[in-house]
Amino acid sequence: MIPGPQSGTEPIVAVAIPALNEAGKIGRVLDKLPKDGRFEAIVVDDGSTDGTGEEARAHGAAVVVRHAARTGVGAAIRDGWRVGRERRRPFLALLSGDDQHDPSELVAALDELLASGADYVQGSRWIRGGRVVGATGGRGPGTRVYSIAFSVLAGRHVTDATNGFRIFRSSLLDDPRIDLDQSWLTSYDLEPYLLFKSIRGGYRVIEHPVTVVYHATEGYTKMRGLRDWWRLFRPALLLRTGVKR
Ligand SMILES: Nc1nc2c(ncn2[C@@H]2O[C@H](COP(=O)(O)OP(=O)(O)O)[C@@H](O)[C@H]2O)c(=O)[nH]1
Ligand SMILES: [Mg+2]
Repeated sequence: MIPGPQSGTEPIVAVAIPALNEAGKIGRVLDKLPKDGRFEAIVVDDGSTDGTGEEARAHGAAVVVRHAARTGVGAAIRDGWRVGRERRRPFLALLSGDDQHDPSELVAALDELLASGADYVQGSRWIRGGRVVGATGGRGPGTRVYSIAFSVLAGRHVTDATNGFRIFRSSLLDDPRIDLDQSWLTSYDLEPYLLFKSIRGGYRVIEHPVTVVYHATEGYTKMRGLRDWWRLFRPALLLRTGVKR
């Protein structure tokens, strides 16, 4: 018998996981990555000083990209997805490296993406089946208000536009209208940029319920002050008004 194509056994989703000083957490994230053979983790260790990269390797990351110095979460995600495309994975995904998402939920999200024929599945804690665990300290309402503003600007209702959890077809990044390699997208701007562009570009974007965990004692964000909130907010505004592309 002629052996079947090797590609049948290769992962189809490259999951980018940005991580800045997430030792103690990144291993937990990777341990929960689905073991059905469809997913591989690309961890981007952004100049961590706490052994994050070593922990990622020890817990089975397919690739660990190491930046000598901190470049920002957007730049890290971009690098992770670049590696996924180089590895010819037909789907790209994103998970936070600080154990706020549940990687096992990738399975149902991918199944829904495949069954529906959509191009992009965006995680939402605010639709039926979605969950928030732990006290958000004002962040819960903040994400809802943000999502309303985002929806108005995007012209489509999205319930959880700041949620990092997503899976999409790699081919989206071949679209010349979607350009992640811009210098203003190195921080928290990149994630809303891609969601906004996917919607406005006419791609089929669906939402899928996911869990978001707020750790009481470990910290859950590296966002600092109004400047980082503005970075989250500005892509929709700047793109809608034509200031950026
Ligand atoms: N590579 C990299 N990752 C970062 C940076 N800032 C945050 N992260 C990671 O990106 C993920 C989400 O960041 P976080 O600050 O928790 O965002 P939030 O949960 O949306 O407020 C976490 O895994 C962080 O370790 C950064 O400058 N570089
Ligand atoms: Mg976080």
